[in-house]
Amino acid sequence: MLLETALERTFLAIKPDGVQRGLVGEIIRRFETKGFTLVGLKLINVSKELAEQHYDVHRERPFFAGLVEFITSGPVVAMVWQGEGVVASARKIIGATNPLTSEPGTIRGDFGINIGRNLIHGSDAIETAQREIKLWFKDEELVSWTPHLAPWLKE
Ligand code: DAT
Ligand code: MG
Repeated sequence: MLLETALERTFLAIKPDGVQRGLVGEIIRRFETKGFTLVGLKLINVSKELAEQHYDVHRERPFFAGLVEFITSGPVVAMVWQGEGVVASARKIIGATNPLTSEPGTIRGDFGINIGRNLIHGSDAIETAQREIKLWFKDEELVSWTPHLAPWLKE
């Protein structure tokens, strides 16, 4: 039971605005201190092909072209985080899509003001996370490990 729930994983990406504004450490810290486990991490320039596949569900939306242009405009920090309930919890830590209405205390609520510059992507469901992790990471780029502080986070 413990093992099964702990295997939940989500895909997070610090977008070019987060990297350019020097918020990489601050953003990673929030998931790290919450108690989730980092199992994948890389800084990459996103290709147009990857961007279009990642945002495929938004292909017909008027903002699609701008979204692809933005995510390919500078380095992105791609990450996989693991832990019980990590998909939904990470979405809460990230905050609502439009930073103007995101709650203070969330990443978008604390650092953003515009929907087109909302700093970070997070998978919206477990199935989406599985698709996105496969899209962004090779199996061998993911590291399975047990943090020594596990007994201090969970009874
Ligand atoms: P989220 O990133 O919170 O999952 P989403 O999946 O609905 O939000 O949209 C993906 C990204 O597209 C979002 O982070 C910012 C951009 N976006 C969404 N709605 C938009 C809009 N109405 N105008 C401009 N950009 C938008
Ligand atoms: Mg989304």
